[in-house]
Amino acid sequence: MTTFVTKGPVAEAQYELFMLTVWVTLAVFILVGGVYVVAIIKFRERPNDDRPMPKQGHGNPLVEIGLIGASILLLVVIAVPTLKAIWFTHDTPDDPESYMGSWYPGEGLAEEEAENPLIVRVIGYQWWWAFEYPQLGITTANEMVIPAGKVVHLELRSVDVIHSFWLPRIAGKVDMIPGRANSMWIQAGDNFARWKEKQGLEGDGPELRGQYASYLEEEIHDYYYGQCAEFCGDSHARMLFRATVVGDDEFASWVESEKVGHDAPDGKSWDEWYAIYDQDPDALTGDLNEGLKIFMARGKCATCHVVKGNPRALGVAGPNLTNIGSRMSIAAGWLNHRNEDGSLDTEKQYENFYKWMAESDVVKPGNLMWKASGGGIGELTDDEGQPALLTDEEIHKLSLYLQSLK
Ligand code: HEC
Ligand SMILES: [Cu+2]
Repeated sequence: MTTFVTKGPVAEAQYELFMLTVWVTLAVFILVGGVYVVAIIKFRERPNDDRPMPKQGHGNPLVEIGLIGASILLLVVIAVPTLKAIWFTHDTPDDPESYMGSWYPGEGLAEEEAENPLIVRVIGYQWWWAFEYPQLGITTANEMVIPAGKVVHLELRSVDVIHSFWLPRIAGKVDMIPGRANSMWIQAGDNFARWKEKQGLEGDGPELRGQYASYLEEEIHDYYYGQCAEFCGDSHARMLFRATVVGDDEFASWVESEKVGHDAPDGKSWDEWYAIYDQDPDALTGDLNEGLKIFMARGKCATCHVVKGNPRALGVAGPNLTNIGSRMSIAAGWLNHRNEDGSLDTEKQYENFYKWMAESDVVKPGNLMWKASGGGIGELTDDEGQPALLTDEEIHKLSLYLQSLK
């Protein structure tokens, strides 16, 4: 997380404005501080000092008007680019190369979206993020995926308290306020035209396009860290998120896998699986089946979580768990299982799932999975209504089941 290494026009504009302000204020600081230090040294009282009182400048109109004029000038020097940057970062640019119709290789895009950029609706919850892609009909949580080099329009909302979206290397920050629709745009990396301009190149053609593609691949495709930037309660500091920036084709295949979701274990269709589950659940054996059964009943997981495909996992009080097994972190970025080289550390992943279910109250104090009013998993009961947290065996099976969701 740094604002000094910028990847994309929004962060760049913000960085430039920041540096301008730093230089102006640094100059003021050195000037004022310098005069102050000179005055202290030159006019300090010395032993046996019989110099007369120095001439007083108080009330000198030239000095006063001069200083007022200088302040105004400096404010203008800062204000003009500030206003420019505010407009620039506020209005989602109309960039034909970012129109969904011109780059999105996937299927099922409505015709009227062809001239719109990709829209992601970011919704803040205590203490996690939902990312909806209304044009594509998918929802994910805590790890957004966006295409490199394309303008993406973000709609920012909150369901509870004020949060703030901050993805330092790409853009920041805009508050997410309950009852109010804020928006911003982001772009990971430059578009073709801006890249050419920076490189001092002109024209078009396969060779130039190839160079541009490798710029995106080498410098922009990456795993970016984000963070909620507005104090929002107990686990605010543990409300992180990730943005994976990928190429167009990879984006489309990710969308596809989110749309399709998952089959039941053993390659069964959900109809088949539920037919057995409703009649004779004991006939469903093996770790994944057992894990799924706990997910559906004893653990109450499905009352709060969606797993795409599964027609009875429809809860929306918690993050969407579709493809959770392919994500590099859980608990809003707080528990990580990504190796340095970008691959998935499956052992660590298992540990993280386990830890999250065994003691999510310790991992993220106050979180609403452990203790939601009316039934988080810290309040699970047995058939007699006595408190009965998940056993080690149950957590083990659930972890294996969650790992299989990829
Ligand atoms: C009362 C609703 C509720 C129930 C029941 C519930 N969860 Fe959750 N779950 C949540 C919430 C809310 C979060 C987000 C917590 C946070 O990060 O602050 C969450 C987060 C998670 C995550 C991390 C998701 C991510 O995107 O990082 C996993 C995995 C998970 N739950 C699995 C389960 C399992 C397995 C069960 C059943 C044993 C379960 N949950 C039961 C509400 C619930
Ligand atoms: Cu927050």
